Amino acid sequence: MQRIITIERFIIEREHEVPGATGEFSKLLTDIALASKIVWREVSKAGLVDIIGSTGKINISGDVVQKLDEFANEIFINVMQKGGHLCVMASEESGLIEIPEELAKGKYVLVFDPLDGSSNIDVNVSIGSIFGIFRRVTSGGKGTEEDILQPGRNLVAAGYVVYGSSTILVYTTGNGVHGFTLDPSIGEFLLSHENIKIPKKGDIYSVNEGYYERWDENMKKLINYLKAEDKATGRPYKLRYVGTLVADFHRTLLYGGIFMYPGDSKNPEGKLRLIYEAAPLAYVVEKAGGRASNGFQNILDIKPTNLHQKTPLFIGSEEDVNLVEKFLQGKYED
Ligand code: P6P
Repeated sequence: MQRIITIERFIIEREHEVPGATGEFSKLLTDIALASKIVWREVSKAGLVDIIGSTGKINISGDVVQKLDEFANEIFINVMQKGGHLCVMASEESGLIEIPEELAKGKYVLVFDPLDGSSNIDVNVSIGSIFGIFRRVTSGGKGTEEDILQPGRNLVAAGYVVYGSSTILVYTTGNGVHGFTLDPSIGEFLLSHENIKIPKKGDIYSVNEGYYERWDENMKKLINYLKAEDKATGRPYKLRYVGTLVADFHRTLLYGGIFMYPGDSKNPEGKLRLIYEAAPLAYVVEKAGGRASNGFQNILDIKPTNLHQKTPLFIGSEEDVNLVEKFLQGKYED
């Protein structure tokens, strides 16, 4: 029987592994677990109370803001700003979030997408939260946009929560990727997936083929290659697409393969956000032995120039991401 250990206990036991980490870092991670539990509580009863449906407001991404989106955003802000560990935050819903004057500031920076996949809320399909933690680069007082616009390579921790058939929190502080499944009967995240490693190659591809006609020729060649019959190279790949990044990524992390959200003729930079979505998941996948690219550059090496910038995202098994890059760069030879 696997050892029963809560995420809080696990974080404390592993605290020494993060260079220069103090109890402050552990408390920050514990606060994220708390915020996730509160969001889970609302998500798990969303069908029962009047928080289904949208607020009618439009967020920076042009998505209609669902009530749960706003709730999740407010919960993360409320829980995280009081801990005294942060100098600044930024979320997909709010952009840059200052820590109130009267509250203590810390040396960390939190970036997060409070509720990814909100278009799936009303139809009971898995949704999720994504987070990343940096050390501040400015000194003293309030953090600034400079603290947010850091390349993913600078992350000191990242992770996500999938609110689905079960709710799982996956995170890494650079030493292995670990998953914790929520036991609702005791309200605890219990270790369920220790030291996750993504297969070096998979047989699943995940992309919205509805946009096929908008893709460039190299992208079309890649998809046609993955669908072709060739036993020797494990093709055709299976197609799986939930439409919630966190759910599609979690399956990719555990089973291997590739998730893709390419740029196209209508949206050259794709739809996904670099800071709140791509970079934290790129940090997780790399610590699990996988890769993440925009087709030409490692996601973690991209220095953001604005908070809400988008990026094409190809993320998953190392060999699959390498193959994608060959196709997209016109270097693949039969
Ligand atoms: P499309 C959900 O709205 C989201 O932001 C991601 O979670 C998901 O991967 C993507 O959009 C789906 O976008 O264009 O395929 O509907």
